[in-house]
Amino acid sequence: MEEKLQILLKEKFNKNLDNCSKEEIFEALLLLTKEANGKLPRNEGEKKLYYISAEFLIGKLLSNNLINLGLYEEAEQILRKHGHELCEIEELECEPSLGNGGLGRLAACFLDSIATLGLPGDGIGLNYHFGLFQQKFEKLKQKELKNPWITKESWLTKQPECFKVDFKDFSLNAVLYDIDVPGYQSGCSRLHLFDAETVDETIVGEDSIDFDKEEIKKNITLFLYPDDSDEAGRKLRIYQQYFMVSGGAQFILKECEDKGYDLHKLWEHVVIQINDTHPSMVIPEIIRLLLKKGFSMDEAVETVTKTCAYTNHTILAEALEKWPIEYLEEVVPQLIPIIKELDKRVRRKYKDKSVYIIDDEDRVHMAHMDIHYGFSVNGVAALHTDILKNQELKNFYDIYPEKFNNKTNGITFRRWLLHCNRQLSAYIEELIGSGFKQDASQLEKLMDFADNQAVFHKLAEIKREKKLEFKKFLQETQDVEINENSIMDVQVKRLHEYKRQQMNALYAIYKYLDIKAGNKPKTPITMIFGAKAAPAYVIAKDIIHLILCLQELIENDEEVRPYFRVLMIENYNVSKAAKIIPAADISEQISLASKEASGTGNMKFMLNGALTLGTEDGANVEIRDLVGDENIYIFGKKPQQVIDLYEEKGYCSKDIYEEDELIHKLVDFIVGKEMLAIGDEKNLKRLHKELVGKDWFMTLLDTKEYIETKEKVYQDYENQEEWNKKVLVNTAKAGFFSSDRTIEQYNKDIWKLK
Ligand code: H2P
Repeated sequence: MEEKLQILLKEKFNKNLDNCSKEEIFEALLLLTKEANGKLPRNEGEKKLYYISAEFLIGKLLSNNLINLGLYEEAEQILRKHGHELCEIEELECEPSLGNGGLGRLAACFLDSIATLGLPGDGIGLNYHFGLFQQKFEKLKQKELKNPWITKESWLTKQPECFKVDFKDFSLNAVLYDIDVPGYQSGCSRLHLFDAETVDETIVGEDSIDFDKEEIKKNITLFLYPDDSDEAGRKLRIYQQYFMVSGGAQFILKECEDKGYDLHKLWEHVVIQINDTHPSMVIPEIIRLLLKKGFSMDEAVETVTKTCAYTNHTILAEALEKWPIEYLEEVVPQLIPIIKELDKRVRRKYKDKSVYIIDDEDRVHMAHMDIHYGFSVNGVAALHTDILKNQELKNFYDIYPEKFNNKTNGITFRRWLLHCNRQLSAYIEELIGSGFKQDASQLEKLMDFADNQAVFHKLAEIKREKKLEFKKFLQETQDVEINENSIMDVQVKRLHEYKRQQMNALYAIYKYLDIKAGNKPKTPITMIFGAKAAPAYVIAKDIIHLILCLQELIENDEEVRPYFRVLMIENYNVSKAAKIIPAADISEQISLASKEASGTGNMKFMLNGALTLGTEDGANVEIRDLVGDENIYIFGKKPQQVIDLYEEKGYCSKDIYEEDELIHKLVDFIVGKEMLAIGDEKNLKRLHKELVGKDWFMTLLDTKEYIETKEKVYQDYENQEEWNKKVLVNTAKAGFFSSDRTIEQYNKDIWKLK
């Protein structure tokens, strides 16, 4: 490898490992890794999976590729010999901006596991130039900037193929850019990203993310989730989705035809996993293409139904897309007769209006189309799938019980242990051997050490080391200095009211006031937040403002600051997650029960030895079942209680606010004189009004119990022996949440690849 690197450096820059810059080493390593990826055998078979998704939050690739190729240690040693550190080189990579949150990160973990398990499967998505916006804090508010991540030398490789995608008034060529996905000591899969050459980055200014939403040819692959608060924005999303699925469908059929497969037996060679509803138009699009190839409607419908499978990731109405038929008519009129035919077939069979594809208001329910015209519907955690079957999609479950199944999410341990926590990974290897790297269930062997003081001690030492690394990182990137001896209490995830960052902020107010009243915590506490709010989501942005105001208040308070701090990480992303999670002691998973489909952050924290403070929601329930009640902190109303409250319209935040003195005080603090002296009155008052007058995700319902439980967690932390025992159990039981297990289940039950 050393020789290779030297040759590359010589050829590209006329330099060598001793006189080149970090940037030049990065570029040489990228080329070397790309070449190694290219030499891996592609995972092939008679049947192939296509995972179509609007998001693939793949994160930086250099280190993970090196790990999977088995080259990481060697690269590290060679660089060290010449005075360089691989971990510094990896900082230079731009993080791809192709995803938003858990949905996209899941897709990325899945690709890693598919490749690792040697399954023939590829991803299909879009090559967003600016992707999800970059977050800056300005005047204690979120500001959105574009996030240009594509550099001249990158992981993307342009392919010769291109596909013509027709819209009502014009056509675009869908060009393919591929990224190789090497498996861990295995073959290779690929991520195919469609792009249009007409896209013009200059239509977006330097200082905002505004652009002309109607210039489709120029903007189609600029941003992920462009603002859809107006009609032009919503139509742009339809343009994007159709561009992705039409390119994807043509690509899939072409691969089949090239291999000489009979399209009448498409399902024997292809399975398409539809990741949430963004790619749902792939169903009518494949039908359209098959009709053009001479299929009858019956044949085309049958073929698609046996080929497509749908994953639901949320029960929130806002994410279950319903497109006005009139919008579709203006963008993709060629799909309208097909969608109408699909709806007609449903109406002929079922009288229940709630399962129609087109509703009374002429809106097309994308999920309904997926369920009727796919062969599998899965939720992403046991509780979530139960809610789908018994509540949200009950009417569909009654029709198609055999289609419904659960696939509890997972994470790739290559990134979320081997890479982000090399120290812990090495120590685990010392204790139980290296088998866990291939087979995560072997982590269970750690239970043999559940009473071993020396092991507890070492785990605590590693945690401190990771806190020190994180401290250094924060100092360099955000110019704040944290206390490595404090408890790290972390909530990092997309900002959404159902995830209830606002409840955590209310706790921060509680703690601030408590310390002001003279009750100083034994061990100092650092509360860390990281979250982006969708640009048009007003209340989410107000919550960020509140957290930043609290941060400002406490940072300037000499009395409180030594004991308690609130810090918000700017532009939270995958690379930052990999730094924060190994340093965390407490994992905040406090969504309103029944609303978080699964969560995957919870799994990453657990694996890295943070204890969960959470509600009975999503995969938290499965974590609890694995570790036992004594190794997790669960609080709050149960899912069914919450569901009942919604059904009976039985929740009134105002009542709680009026009746509970403490809650009243905490909520009013938001608009009290301290906050108003720092923040923006308009934002703070709006948030206060929302909490008291509406509180759709029932923050105040659980606040009291949350405070009590969190106090207990901090108290328990003082007994380090007991605490570290819990830490050990959490890591030991995390094996179930390997995405290798998840993918094995998808394959066994849905994909059936060889
Ligand atoms: C969503 C769900 C999570 C789930 C994830 C992957 C949409 O992610 O809300 O509960 O774990 O999909 O299935 P997120 O909220 O992080 O964007």
